[in-house]
Amino acid sequence: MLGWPNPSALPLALARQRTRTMRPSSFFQRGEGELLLNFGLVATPLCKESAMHRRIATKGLVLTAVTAGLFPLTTQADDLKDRFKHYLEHEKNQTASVTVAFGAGLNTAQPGNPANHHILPREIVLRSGGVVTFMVAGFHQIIVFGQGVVQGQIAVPPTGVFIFDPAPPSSLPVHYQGLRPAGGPPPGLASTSDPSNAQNRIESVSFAQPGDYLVICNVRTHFIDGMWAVVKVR
Ligand SMILES: [Cu+2]
Repeated sequence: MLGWPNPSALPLALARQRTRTMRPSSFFQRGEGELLLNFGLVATPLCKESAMHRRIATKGLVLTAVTAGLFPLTTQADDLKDRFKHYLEHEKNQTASVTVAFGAGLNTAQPGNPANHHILPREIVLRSGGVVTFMVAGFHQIIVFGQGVVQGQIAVPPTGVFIFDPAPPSSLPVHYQGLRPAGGPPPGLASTSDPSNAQNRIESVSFAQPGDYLVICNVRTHFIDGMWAVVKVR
Protein backbone atom coordinates (compact mmCIF):
# COMPACT_ATOMS: atom_id res chain seq x y z
CA MET A 1 0.00 0.00 0.00
CA LEU A 2 1.26 3.40 -0.90
CA GLY A 3 1.52 5.76 2.07
CA TRP A 4 3.38 8.63 0.44
CA PRO A 5 2.95 10.30 -1.91
CA ASN A 6 -0.74 9.92 -1.36
CA PRO A 7 -2.98 12.90 -2.16
CA SER A 8 -5.25 12.18 0.78
CA ALA A 9 -2.29 12.45 3.17
CA LEU A 10 -1.28 15.90 1.96
CA PRO A 11 -3.44 17.93 4.39
CA LEU A 12 -2.11 15.96 7.34
CA ALA A 13 1.46 16.49 6.21
CA LEU A 14 0.82 20.20 5.87
CA ALA A 15 -0.69 20.29 9.34
CA ARG A 16 2.35 18.53 10.81
CA GLN A 17 4.71 20.87 8.99
CA ARG A 18 2.85 23.88 10.38
CA THR A 19 2.90 22.36 13.82
CA ARG A 20 6.69 22.10 13.69
CA THR A 21 7.20 25.61 12.32
CA MET A 22 4.88 27.25 14.86
CA ARG A 23 6.99 26.28 17.89
CA PRO A 24 7.90 27.18 20.67
CA SER A 25 4.30 27.34 21.84
CA SER A 26 3.43 24.01 23.44
CA PHE A 27 -0.09 24.69 22.30
CA PHE A 28 0.91 23.67 18.80
CA GLN A 29 2.80 20.56 19.87
CA ARG A 30 -0.21 18.59 20.92
CA GLY A 31 -1.74 15.82 18.86
CA GLU A 32 -3.60 16.74 15.78
CA GLY A 33 -6.89 15.68 17.33
CA GLU A 34 -6.39 17.95 20.35
CA LEU A 35 -5.34 20.75 18.01
CA LEU A 36 -8.62 20.58 16.22
CA LEU A 37 -10.49 20.33 19.50
CA ASN A 38 -8.78 23.46 20.73
CA PHE A 39 -9.77 25.34 17.61
CA GLY A 40 -13.35 24.37 18.21
CA LEU A 41 -13.69 22.32 15.08
CA VAL A 42 -14.78 19.21 16.98
CA ALA A 43 -17.39 19.24 19.69
CA THR A 44 -16.72 15.80 21.20
CA PRO A 45 -13.49 13.99 22.16
CA LEU A 46 -11.89 11.85 19.51
CA CYS A 47 -11.51 8.13 19.99
CA LYS A 48 -8.67 7.43 22.43
CA GLU A 49 -8.66 3.69 22.06
CA SER A 50 -6.82 3.55 18.83
CA ALA A 51 -4.17 5.80 17.43
CA MET A 52 -5.22 4.66 13.98
CA HIS A 53 -8.79 5.76 14.56
CA ARG A 54 -7.60 9.11 15.74
CA ARG A 55 -5.33 9.46 12.75
CA ILE A 56 -8.12 8.66 10.35
CA ALA A 57 -10.51 11.03 12.06
CA THR A 58 -7.88 13.77 12.10
CA LYS A 59 -7.16 13.36 8.40
CA GLY A 60 -10.78 13.86 7.57
CA LEU A 61 -11.18 16.85 9.82
CA VAL A 62 -8.02 18.54 8.62
CA LEU A 63 -9.09 17.97 5.03
CA THR A 64 -12.48 19.45 5.82
CA ALA A 65 -10.97 22.43 7.58
CA VAL A 66 -8.51 23.17 4.80
CA THR A 67 -11.14 22.73 2.12
CA ALA A 68 -13.51 25.06 3.90
CA GLY A 69 -10.75 27.65 4.41
CA LEU A 70 -11.20 27.52 8.16
CA PHE A 71 -7.78 26.36 9.27
CA PRO A 72 -6.85 29.14 11.71
CA LEU A 73 -3.11 28.70 12.27
CA THR A 74 -2.17 31.57 9.99
CA THR A 75 -4.79 33.79 11.61
CA GLN A 76 -3.44 32.93 15.06
CA ALA A 77 0.12 33.77 14.03
CA ASP A 78 -0.94 37.05 12.43
CA ASP A 79 -2.88 37.97 15.54
CA LEU A 80 0.12 37.31 17.78
CA LYS A 81 2.37 39.29 15.45
CA ASP A 82 -0.04 42.24 15.48
CA ARG A 83 -0.26 42.17 19.27
CA PHE A 84 3.53 42.11 19.64
CA LYS A 85 3.92 44.99 17.18
CA HIS A 86 1.29 46.99 19.07
CA TYR A 87 3.10 46.25 22.36
CA LEU A 88 6.43 47.52 20.97
CA GLU A 89 4.85 50.71 19.64
CA HIS A 90 3.14 51.25 22.99
CA GLU A 91 6.43 50.83 24.85
CA LYS A 92 8.19 53.19 22.45
CA ASN A 93 5.57 55.88 23.03
CA GLN A 94 5.55 55.35 26.77
CA THR A 95 9.29 55.98 27.03
CA ALA A 96 9.51 58.91 24.58
CA SER A 97 8.15 61.39 27.12
CA VAL A 98 8.15 60.78 30.85
CA THR A 99 6.66 63.00 33.53
CA VAL A 100 8.49 63.07 36.84
CA ALA A 101 7.38 64.56 40.16
CA PHE A 102 10.24 66.75 41.45
CA GLY A 103 8.94 67.27 44.94
CA ALA A 104 6.00 65.41 46.33
CA GLY A 105 3.45 68.17 45.98
CA LEU A 106 2.13 71.23 47.69
CA ASN A 107 0.09 69.54 50.41
CA THR A 108 3.07 68.23 52.36
CA ALA A 109 4.11 71.37 54.30
CA GLN A 110 5.31 70.45 57.77
CA PRO A 111 8.40 71.05 59.90
CA GLY A 112 11.41 69.89 57.89
CA ASN A 113 8.99 68.66 55.25
CA PRO A 114 10.72 65.35 54.42
CA ALA A 115 7.58 64.18 52.62
CA ASN A 116 8.35 66.72 49.91
CA HIS A 117 11.93 65.63 49.37
CA HIS A 118 11.52 62.99 46.66
CA ILE A 119 11.92 62.54 42.94
CA LEU A 120 9.24 60.13 41.74
CA PRO A 121 9.84 57.69 40.27
CA ARG A 122 13.41 57.16 41.37
CA GLU A 123 14.24 55.08 38.28
CA ILE A 124 13.20 56.85 35.08
CA VAL A 125 13.42 54.83 31.85
CA LEU A 126 13.58 56.82 28.63
CA ARG A 127 14.44 56.09 25.02
CA SER A 128 17.22 58.14 23.43
CA GLY A 129 15.94 61.39 22.00
CA GLY A 130 13.19 61.47 24.58
CA VAL A 131 12.31 64.12 27.12
CA VAL A 132 11.79 64.12 30.86
CA THR A 133 9.33 66.71 32.08
CA PHE A 134 10.12 67.57 35.67
CA MET A 135 7.10 68.86 37.53
CA VAL A 136 8.79 71.00 40.18
CA ALA A 137 6.65 71.61 43.25
CA GLY A 138 8.18 73.63 46.05
CA PHE A 139 11.63 75.01 46.77
CA HIS A 140 13.92 72.79 44.67
CA GLN A 141 16.69 72.99 42.10
CA ILE A 142 17.34 70.29 39.51
CA ILE A 143 20.84 69.15 38.60
CA VAL A 144 21.22 66.38 36.02
CA PHE A 145 24.78 65.13 35.84
CA GLY A 146 26.48 63.73 32.77
CA GLN A 147 26.92 60.03 32.13
CA GLY A 148 28.99 58.18 34.69
CA VAL A 149 28.43 60.39 37.75
CA VAL A 150 27.05 58.39 40.68
CA GLN A 151 25.42 59.39 43.94
CA GLY A 152 28.53 58.60 46.03
CA GLN A 153 30.48 61.32 44.24
CA ILE A 154 28.26 64.08 45.62
CA ALA A 155 30.14 65.71 48.51
CA VAL A 156 27.58 67.39 50.75
CA PRO A 157 28.81 70.44 52.69
CA PRO A 158 27.96 70.65 56.41
CA THR A 159 26.06 73.92 56.04
CA GLY A 160 24.36 76.11 53.46
CA VAL A 161 21.15 76.03 51.46
CA PHE A 162 22.63 74.51 48.32
CA ILE A 163 25.14 71.71 47.75
CA PHE A 164 26.70 73.36 44.73
CA ASP A 165 26.65 77.13 44.83
CA PRO A 166 26.69 78.39 42.22
CA ALA A 167 27.55 75.21 40.24
CA PRO A 168 29.22 71.77 40.54
CA PRO A 169 33.00 71.57 39.99
CA SER A 170 34.34 70.68 36.56
CA SER A 171 35.15 67.17 37.79
CA LEU A 172 31.42 66.48 37.80
CA PRO A 173 30.06 66.94 34.26
CA VAL A 174 26.60 68.48 34.19
CA HIS A 175 23.95 67.55 31.64
CA TYR A 176 21.50 70.18 32.87
CA GLN A 177 21.34 72.61 35.78
CA GLY A 178 17.88 73.85 36.52
CA LEU A 179 16.45 77.17 37.54
CA ARG A 180 17.11 78.59 40.95
CA PRO A 181 13.93 78.29 43.03
CA ALA A 182 12.75 81.89 42.88
CA GLY A 183 16.34 82.97 43.26
CA GLY A 184 17.44 83.78 39.71
CA PRO A 185 18.47 81.80 36.62
CA PRO A 186 21.18 79.12 36.62
CA PRO A 187 24.79 80.24 36.05
CA GLY A 188 25.49 81.55 32.58
CA LEU A 189 22.05 82.97 31.99
CA ALA A 190 21.25 86.62 32.47
CA SER A 191 18.56 87.59 34.93
CA THR A 192 15.26 87.66 33.19
CA SER A 193 11.60 87.06 33.78
CA ASP A 194 11.62 84.48 30.99
CA PRO A 195 12.10 81.64 31.76
CA SER A 196 10.09 81.83 34.91
CA ASN A 197 11.88 80.69 38.03
CA ALA A 198 8.86 80.48 40.24
CA GLN A 199 9.03 77.66 42.75
CA ASN A 200 6.23 75.69 41.11
CA ARG A 201 7.16 75.17 37.50
CA ILE A 202 7.89 72.75 34.66
CA GLU A 203 11.39 72.07 33.34
CA SER A 204 11.71 69.79 30.31
CA VAL A 205 15.10 68.15 29.75
CA SER A 206 16.08 66.31 26.57
CA PHE A 207 18.31 63.23 26.51
CA ALA A 208 19.83 62.52 23.10
CA GLN A 209 22.42 59.92 24.10
CA PRO A 210 21.99 56.57 25.87
CA GLY A 211 23.40 56.29 29.38
CA ASP A 212 22.63 56.60 33.07
CA TYR A 213 22.13 60.16 34.33
CA LEU A 214 22.06 61.02 38.04
CA VAL A 215 19.47 63.64 38.98
CA ILE A 216 19.57 65.42 42.32
CA CYS A 217 17.91 68.28 44.11
CA ASN A 218 20.63 70.83 44.80
CA VAL A 219 19.02 71.86 48.09
CA ARG A 220 21.32 70.34 50.68
CA THR A 221 18.81 69.01 53.17
CA HIS A 222 16.63 67.61 50.38
CA PHE A 223 19.47 65.55 48.95
CA ILE A 224 20.29 64.28 52.45
CA ASP A 225 16.65 63.15 52.73
CA GLY A 226 17.09 61.11 49.53
CA MET A 227 16.00 63.51 46.81
CA TRP A 228 17.79 61.92 43.88
CA ALA A 229 16.94 59.64 40.93
CA VAL A 230 18.49 58.08 37.85
CA VAL A 231 17.39 58.58 34.24
CA LYS A 232 18.20 55.44 32.24
CA VAL A 233 18.30 56.35 28.56
CA ARG A 234 18.20 53.33 26.24
CU1 LIG B 1 14.43 69.78 46.69
